Amino acid sequence: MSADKFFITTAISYPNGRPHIGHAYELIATDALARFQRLDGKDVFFLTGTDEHGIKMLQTARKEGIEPKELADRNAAEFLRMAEVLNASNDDFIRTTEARHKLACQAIWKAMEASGDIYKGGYAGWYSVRDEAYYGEDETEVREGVRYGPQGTPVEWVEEESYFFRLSAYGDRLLAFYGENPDFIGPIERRNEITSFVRSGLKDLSVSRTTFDWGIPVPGDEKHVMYVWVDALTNYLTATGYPDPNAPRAGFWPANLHVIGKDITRFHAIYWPAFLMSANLPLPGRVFGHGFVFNRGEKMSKSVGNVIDPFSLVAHYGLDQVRYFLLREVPFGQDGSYSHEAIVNRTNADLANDLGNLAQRSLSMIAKNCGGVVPQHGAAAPQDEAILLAAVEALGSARKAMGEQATHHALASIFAVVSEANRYFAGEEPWALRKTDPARMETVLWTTIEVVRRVGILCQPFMPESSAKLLDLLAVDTDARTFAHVAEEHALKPGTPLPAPQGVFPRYVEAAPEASQ
Ligand code: ME8
Repeated sequence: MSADKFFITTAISYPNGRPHIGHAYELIATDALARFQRLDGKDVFFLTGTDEHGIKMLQTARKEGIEPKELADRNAAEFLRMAEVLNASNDDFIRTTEARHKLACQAIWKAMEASGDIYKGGYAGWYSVRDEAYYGEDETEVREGVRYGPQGTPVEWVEEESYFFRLSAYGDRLLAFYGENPDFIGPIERRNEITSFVRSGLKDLSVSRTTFDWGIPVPGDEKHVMYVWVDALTNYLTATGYPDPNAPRAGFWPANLHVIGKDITRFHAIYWPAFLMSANLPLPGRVFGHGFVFNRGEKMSKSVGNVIDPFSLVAHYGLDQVRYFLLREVPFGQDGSYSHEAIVNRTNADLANDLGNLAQRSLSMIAKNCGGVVPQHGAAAPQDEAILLAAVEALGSARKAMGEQATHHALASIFAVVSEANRYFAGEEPWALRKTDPARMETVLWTTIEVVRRVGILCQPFMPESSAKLLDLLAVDTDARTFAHVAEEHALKPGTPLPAPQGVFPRYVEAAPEASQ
C-alpha cells in the first residue's frame, strides 16, 4: 500500500526585496510541519517559491532602473539561498515566471471562463498599488487629504477595461463549504473574520489589468494580463503539473495545507476556493493564517548588524537555536516578537541545560563507566517505565498539536519529557549507584539514553541537524529514525558501541562588550 499523500505549501514571497524574518518564520514553521508528516510516514510534497509578477515588482524594478525579470532573478536567488540556509526540506521551488506556470494559469482561466464566470467589463474603483487590490468606497477613509484602504495603504481612483470573475455568485457556496468543513480555515479567529466577511456579501472581482504588461497574458486577449492574485494562487496547482492529469505529481492535488500569514487569508480562503469551484477542481484541506513576528527593538550586538536579516540571525545564534526559538516561543497563529534575551534564554535553558546536559551527562558516564557501549538494563523500576512511557506518549501529543499547526504545543510536550527525564536522572543519582549498585546504575543510564533517543527522534522536524547529531551519538541507524521507531521494540541494544560523547547544544555566551574608543 502506498503512503498517504500530504501536500503542504508556504505562500510564495514577493522577490521585490530580500527575504526578511517573516519569510524565514513561515518557511521554518512549514518545514517543521512537512518534516513531521514525512517522519510520520506520509508521502510529502512540500512547496515554496516566489511570486514574481504584478505592479509592485514592476515599480521596484523601475526605481532601480532594471527590468523586472532581472529584479526577480536577483532576489529569487536570495530566497533560494534562504531555503538552504534554513535547512528547508522543500521538494520544489516555484517561480511564477516559469513556463510551466503560464500554462497552468491560462488553463485555470479557460476553465473558469468555460463555467461562465469570467466576463468583460469596465472597472473604476479605489485601488491600492501596495496591496494590489481594489476597495469599495466604504472600505476606505480619508486622513489629512489622503485616502487609505483597509490595510492602511494609500488608494487612488483607477478606471480601466477589465475582466471580472463572478465572485458574487459564490458567497452561498463558500458559506456552505465552511459549514461542512469547519477546519478549512485556522486558527478560529481567522475563520470567524472570513465567514463574517463572506456573509456581508461578495462583489465580483476584477481579474485583469491593461495598464501594464508584467504578468501572464489573458488567453485570447493579450492586451490584458491576469490580476496578480489569480496568477499567484495558481502556483499551488502548477507545481502538481496542472493541467496535465498524468503529471508525476498530479496526485498531490488537492493540497492538504496552505500555510500563509494572516494578512493574506482573504485571498486563500475566499478567492482561491471560489476559483477552484469555478474550474471544477477539488478544494484544499486547510488554510492556516499564522501571525506576524516583530523585532521589539532590543539592542543587539554591534557586530551582528541588522538582525532582522534571517541570514545574520542564523549566523549569530545558530540555525537550530533560531528554529527552536521561533517554533517554541511564538504560539503559531498569534503574533510574536523576538528579542536577544528571549533567544538566549531558550538556547541556554531548554537546549543547552535541559536537553544538551541530559545527553552529555549520561553519555559521559557511559563512556567512563560502561566501556563506551550501550549499558545493560535489568528489570525496569516503575519510575523507569514511567519516563520511557512519557517519551512514547509525547509522540501522540505532538501529533495532535502538529495536526492543528500548534508547533509550540508540540515542542512543549516533547520538552516536558526532557524536564521529567532530568528530574529522573537527578533523583536516581547514577553517580552514587556506581559503587553501591552498578547494575542499577547501568539500568538508569540505559533508561536515560533511551529517553534521549526517543526525544531525539521527535525533535527532528524542529531541529533537524542537532537531532541528527544527537542520534549519531547514540549510534542510531539513519534508517531507524522515523516516528515508527520511537516504539519500545526499537530501543537501544545493550553492547552497541557508542562514539565519544560531544556537546550538541552549545551555550550562548555573551561577547565581551566592545572597547569604547
Ligand atoms: O503576500 N511575520 O508575499 P509577501 C510573519 N506574494 N509573516 C510575514 C511577515 C512577518 N513580519 N511579513 C510577511 C505575499 N509575512 C504574496 C503571497 S501566495 C499565493 C502570494 C508572510 O512576500 C506573509 O503573510 O508579502 C506571507 O504569508 C508571506 O510572508 C509572503 O509575504
